[in-house]
Amino acid sequence: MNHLNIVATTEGAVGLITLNRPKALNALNAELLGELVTQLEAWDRDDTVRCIVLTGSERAFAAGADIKEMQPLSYADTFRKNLFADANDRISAIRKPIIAAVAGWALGGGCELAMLCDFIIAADTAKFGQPEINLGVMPGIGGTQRLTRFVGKSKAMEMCLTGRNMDAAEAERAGLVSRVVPAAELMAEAMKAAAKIAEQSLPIVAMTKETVNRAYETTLAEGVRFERRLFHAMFATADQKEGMAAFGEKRKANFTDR
Ligand code: DAK
Repeated sequence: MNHLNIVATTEGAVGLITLNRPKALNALNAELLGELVTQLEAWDRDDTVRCIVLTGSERAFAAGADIKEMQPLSYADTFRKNLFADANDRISAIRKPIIAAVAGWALGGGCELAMLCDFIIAADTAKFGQPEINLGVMPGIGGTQRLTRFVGKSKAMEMCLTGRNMDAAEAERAGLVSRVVPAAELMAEAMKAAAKIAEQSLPIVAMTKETVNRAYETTLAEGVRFERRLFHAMFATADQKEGMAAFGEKRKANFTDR
């Protein structure tokens, strides 16, 4: 696929998408978001890719939605385009795991894009924020909802109302990122985590992702019931038989995605 704003490569069974609008600090314009969603959906259908890493540059994961593109829009424009609904919904619907590898700025839509991924590994240079209030708007790609679920009301409210950024250490303490690594090791660590996921059974990985995500959408009792049903269903797969047999035989499991 020929993209102008992202670079898509594969390393083994891991797909790597690098946001590539360096002059605008990877600001998310419509063209970039279109390419990103198209590539993610293509890899979701292509089982030679089993896990995806999304990253930006050393300076910026993404500095937000493209302010210059949004500035002239009217209320009617944003409403009729249903601005950002498409990106939010289509990225949320990707069934393979997506790891965000974040260095530098992850602001506004950049922070929201990282939160749309399944987990975030941050470089010690990462800075997260929702500064939209300074522009006379608020987060519009799920930030008020997802940030609040990640870090709790108090911190999310402060960040959305004041525009204050969090550094990587604070983001780790608050539970926004799974871990922080030295910037020089970010890509190696993210690719290593992705390769580990890529070794697992595709259907079991997809069911696990769907089940963890269910925790955000339902009550505890319903979530636990959903988990139990899918856990039981896993015993109908060849990969459960293989995984447990391999443990007993002290060898590595050879999953067949069945
Ligand atoms: N959009 C467009 N261009 C951007 C950009 C952005 N978000 N961020 C940076 N750039 C551009 C700059 O304009 C500059 O371009 P030139 O002037 O060289 O042409 C270039 O990238 C380099 O930026 P700086 O010169 O500013 O670099 P610094 O290192 O000095 O500063 C910075 C880095 C990240 C602190 C700064 O660039 C900055 O504050 N950027 C804006 C961050 C921001 O405000 N992000 C949130 C954007 S709004 C919705 C409602 C709202 C939204 C969405 C939907 N609905 C109701 C549906 C809002 C979403 C957002 O994300």
